[in-house]
Formats: sequence, C-alpha cells, structure tokens
Amino acid sequence: MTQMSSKNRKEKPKMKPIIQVVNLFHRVVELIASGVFSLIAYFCHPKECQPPIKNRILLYSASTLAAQIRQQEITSEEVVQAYIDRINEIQPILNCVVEGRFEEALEEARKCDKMLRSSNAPSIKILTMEKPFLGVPFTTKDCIAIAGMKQTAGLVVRKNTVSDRDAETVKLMRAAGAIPIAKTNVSELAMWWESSNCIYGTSRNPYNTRHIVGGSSGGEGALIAAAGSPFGIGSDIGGSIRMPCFFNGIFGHKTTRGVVSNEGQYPSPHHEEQDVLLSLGPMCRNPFDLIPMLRVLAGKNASMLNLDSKVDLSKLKIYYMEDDGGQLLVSPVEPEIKKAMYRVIDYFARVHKVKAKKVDLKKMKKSTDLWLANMSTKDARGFAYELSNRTGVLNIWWKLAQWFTFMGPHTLIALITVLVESFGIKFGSEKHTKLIQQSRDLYLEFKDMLDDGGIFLYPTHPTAAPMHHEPLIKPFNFSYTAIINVLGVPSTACPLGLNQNGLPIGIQVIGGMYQDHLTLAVAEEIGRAFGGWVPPPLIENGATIEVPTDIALYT
Ligand SMILES: *[C@@H]1O[C@H](CO)[C@@H](O)[C@H](O)[C@H]1NC(C)=O
Ligand SMILES: *[C@@H]1O[C@H](CO)[C@@H](O)[C@H](O)[C@H]1NC(C)=O
Ligand SMILES: *[C@@H]1O[C@H](CO)[C@@H](O)[C@H](O)[C@H]1NC(C)=O
Ligand SMILES: *[C@@H]1O[C@H](CO)[C@@H](O)[C@H](O)[C@H]1NC(C)=O
Ligand SMILES: CC(=O)N[C@H]1CO[C@H](CO)[C@@H](O)[C@@H]1O
Repeated sequence: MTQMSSKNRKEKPKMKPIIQVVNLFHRVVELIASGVFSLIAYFCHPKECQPPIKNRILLYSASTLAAQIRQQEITSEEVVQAYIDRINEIQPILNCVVEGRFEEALEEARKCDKMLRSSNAPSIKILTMEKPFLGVPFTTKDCIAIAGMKQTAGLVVRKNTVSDRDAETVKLMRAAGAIPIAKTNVSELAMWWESSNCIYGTSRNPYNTRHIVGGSSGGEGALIAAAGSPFGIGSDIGGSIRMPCFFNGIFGHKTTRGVVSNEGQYPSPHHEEQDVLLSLGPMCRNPFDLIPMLRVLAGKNASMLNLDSKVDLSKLKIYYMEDDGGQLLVSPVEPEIKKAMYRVIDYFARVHKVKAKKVDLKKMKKSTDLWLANMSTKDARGFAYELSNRTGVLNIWWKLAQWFTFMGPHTLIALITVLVESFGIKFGSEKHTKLIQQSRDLYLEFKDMLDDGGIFLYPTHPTAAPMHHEPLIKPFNFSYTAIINVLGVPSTACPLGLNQNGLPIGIQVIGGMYQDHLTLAVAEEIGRAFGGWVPPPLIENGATIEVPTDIALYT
C-alpha cells in the first residue's frame, strides 16, 4: 500500500459493517480467483506481445497518411497493403479481427490512386475539404454494419447474418474517402468487458496476451494498438470505447449523446431510453486524428460541437476525483493509476498555470446502480430475448447445461446476466424512479461544474487489463465509465504509458454537454506531453530501432 491510498483510507467516512464484511469477502474471493486465473493463464496461454513493426507507414497518423496519399507521395494501395500485411502478422497472436475485405479494399485503393493520377483529379485543396481521408484504411467493430460483411454481435445464431447496407457512420467514413478493411471482435451481444464469444474466441492484449483487451470494442482496441489499423469506429454504452482504449493504450472518444448516429449498430437499442446511453465515436493511436475523424462521424451534426474553435488551455478549469468513493464490490483504484493522474494535474499546473481542484461528488458511489436503472427498459423481454436473436426462444437451463459440456453457444457471463437480470432494477419501480432522480441531480452537479469551460479528470478503470476471465470476479469495475453514459456528456480516454508490469494505463477526460472540443484538446495536449501510444520497435534494413514516442514526429 502506498502512502496515498492509506491516507485515503483514513479520510473515508465509516462504512456500514455489513458492507465492510462483503467487501472483505470480495477481496478474498478476488485474491483466490486471480491466483486461479493466473494459473490458467500460465498453463493455457503463452505470454506473448505484438511483434516489432517492419513498415514505417504503420507509424503515421491517419491524417498524415491522407495528406501523403493526396500529394501522391505514397499510394493508397501501399498503405492498404501495409495494413493487410500487419493484420496477417498479428492475427494469430491477438485474434482481434473477425472478417477482412482485403481484395475489395485493395481494388478500391487502386481506383483511388488512379483517380489521383488522372488529369481531371480535384485540386488538393478540394480533396482536403471534401475527402479528408481519401485512400486511408479503417476498421470497425463487428456490431457496426458494413454492406456485404457479417454482423454477428458474437451470437452463434447470427454467425451467417450479413448486412445489406452500411451503418450511417460507415457511410460517412466512405464518403470522406476512407476504405474499410476489416471488422473486429466483440463480447457476446456487446454486453461485457472481455471480448470473447463462441464464434470467434477470445481476443488478446498486444502488450501481454495473457491479459484481456476489454470490451465491447475490444478487438478494435487491440488491433489499433498493434498497428493493424490506423483508426476505427467504436460504440460505447457503458465504456465500450473507453475501456478497450485504456487496456490497450490508445485514444478514444465517447461523443456527447445524440450527436453521432447509432443507426446500423446491432444490438440496436430498441428503446429511446437505451438509445441515449449509446454513443459512437473514434478510436485511434494518434490524438490528432480524433477531431478530424469525429468531424466525419458526426456528419451534419458536427456543427453542434465547435470542433474548429481554438482552445486556450490556460483558461480551462480542471476538476478531479481519484476514485468513486469506495463502492460496494468495486475494487480500489490502483496507486499507479492515481499517480498517472497526478502527473497530468502537475503538468497542467506547471505548463498552463491551471490548478486542478479536487471534488467529492458523493453520488459517484452509486454509479453501477444509476447505470443499471438507466439501462432498464419498459418491456421486460430483456437479455434472454436478445440472446435468442430477438425470436424469444431460449431455454436458459438447457443452455447452462450445454455450457458445462463446453458445447454451448453462449458465454458464461451472458447466461449469468440472464439469471441475475430478474433481480435487477425494474423500470417504473420506486427504486428506479429514485435512482433516475439521483442521476438527474448528479447531472446538474456536473452541469454546474463543467458548463463554464471545465473538464473533469477521472480514472477510466480502477486496474490495468486483468487476466482472461478475471472480469467475472470484478463485474462492476466498469462503473467508472458507465456513469458517464448515464450523464450523456463527452469523455476522451487518454493513454498514459505502461505500468510496472508493462500494461497500458490512462485517464478519462470528461467535459460538459457539447464540449467535446475541450476534452479533445486536452487529449491532444496529454498526447504531446506524455507520448500517448507506446509503439513496438521498428525493424528497418535489418536493424531494430526503438521508436521514439514523440507524437509530433508522426503527425
Ligand atoms: C437473426 O436476426 C437477424 C436480424 O437482425 C436476421 O436477419 C437473421 O436471419 C436472424 N438469424 C437467425 C438464425 O434467426
Ligand atoms: C444528428 O442528430 C440527430 C438527433 O440527435 C440524430 O437523429 C441523427 O442521426 C444525427 N445525424 C448524424 C449524421 O449523425
Ligand atoms: C475492480 O478494480 C479494483 C481496483 O479498483 C480491483 O482491486 C478489484 O479487483 C476490481 N474488482 C472488481 C469487482 O471489479
Ligand atoms: C436514462 O436517462 C435519460 C436521461 O436522463 C432519460 O432520458 C431516460 O429516460 C433514462 N432511461 C431510463 C430507462 O430510465
Ligand atoms: C479462436 C478463433 O476462433 N479465431 C477465429 C477468429 O476469426 C477469424 C476470422 O473469422 C478466424 O479465422 C479464427 O479462427
């Protein structure tokens, strides 16, 4: 225990004895289980990490690649080919891609190069404005539709379900000239924070394959972190963009609610109530790609966001909380993650003369309950209905029996979710009404704090990437991201290097409604100051080069 956390303990108000007992019990279970999972990992998964990269193209930001393609310094075909080669190299180690469209993508790249060489090609200026990502490859999680590709959401019954059209966000990316190359792995029905399912198996962390990639955009996070894609689209209903970004050490943005279209995502929220929790947004290695990509994804709605305004960082007001105040069954925030947050706070104080203010929002303790209440829906068809591909036929006990024979079509956590769902918070119940009122109150507290150019620093997750299966005993640790979906405000996940075990850690930067430009400007500054993504070495002309983490070099 470091000084910081022991000091913190003393400050805490007295907990009820029953909570103390439950928490103690939970710690013991955690300890034993993490021992078991470590043994499983030790014997079943060799410890590996992503291989060195062999092509400098993979180091550049999507925006730089686009500029080089426009100016015909490199061809789109070379770029697409470099990424296809990288995917083929990392896929056996990381298992993060579920389907590629390599031939089609190369064909589209060649068409793009031909267009650029032709005499009637638009001017570079027009291309920059109208097709900002011309010729640059991108990827998306399985849940987001690409015409002619599978959209399984990790459900075995959907293993042959093919989309007949592009999701709205994919359409917008294509209109900006970007070329889809592959789709990536997710958790079953995108409802868990380890990306594993019974069609495609488990994705593995590029920094240590014994650890998880997070979820539900977990394959996407791992692929981008391993330089298998320059950027991608994620979706976030409880942290599904930010957790994978945190665990894999890249940048990602959950947009203010209602700005980016959710159309074409499966599982689609079937109620307006859930639709407001879900937000799509960009995931990338280079923080300077966040704004250009969000501008594309938001389409006409980009005008709601001030993305072109210049942010004066010295005028920011910074608030922070080290943790949520010690909630039942949620683990304490690791000291290394708190220390990383203090490095950011010190940096802004030193360089921009902004002094951060510690706040104590008591309702953050209830994050999990507030999220569960907000996720409840009017009709009680629930998760079993979802698992049945919305046909309504699912015998939970039979599926559970099948699971024990290792032959079932569902993951254990999906079946557990069905079983515990009935104990959940019922829509319209007294408890639900009370919790919704509390989230409105919390929203108002945030509004007061942030609406006047404020940002709020908060851990993205209490621990670095756990071992495979370990989330089963940490079911509520996603509350740090989930509460932000309840509030609907924007949040950018920013990497802050590796911890002492070599796993990525980071922080989330939260802003007021429609203040995405502030959190994104802070993300750029954090990238500039702390290096952002930690690249693998580069092999060039037979020599290994340690890649400097100075983001400016690649933008
Ligand atoms: C699953 O649902 C999709 C619609 O989302 C449908 O197109 C598909 O045929 C269904 N699959 C099965 C096996 O029922
Ligand atoms: C713009 O916002 C509206 C309202 O939130 C939404 O219905 C629409 O899908 C959004 N359009 C795009 C292009 O994202
Ligand atoms: C959650 O994260 C904490 C750190 O806050 C960790 O110690 C604990 O094992 C995790 N527990 C759960 C329930 O997620
Ligand atoms: C979730 O919160 C939003 C915003 O406060 C609200 O519009 C929506 O109705 C809530 N959903 C449920 C199920 O309570
Ligand atoms: C472990 C596993 O099933 N991996 C699969 C992931 O998806 C790719 C592409 O569909 C398959 O080739 C792998 O076998």
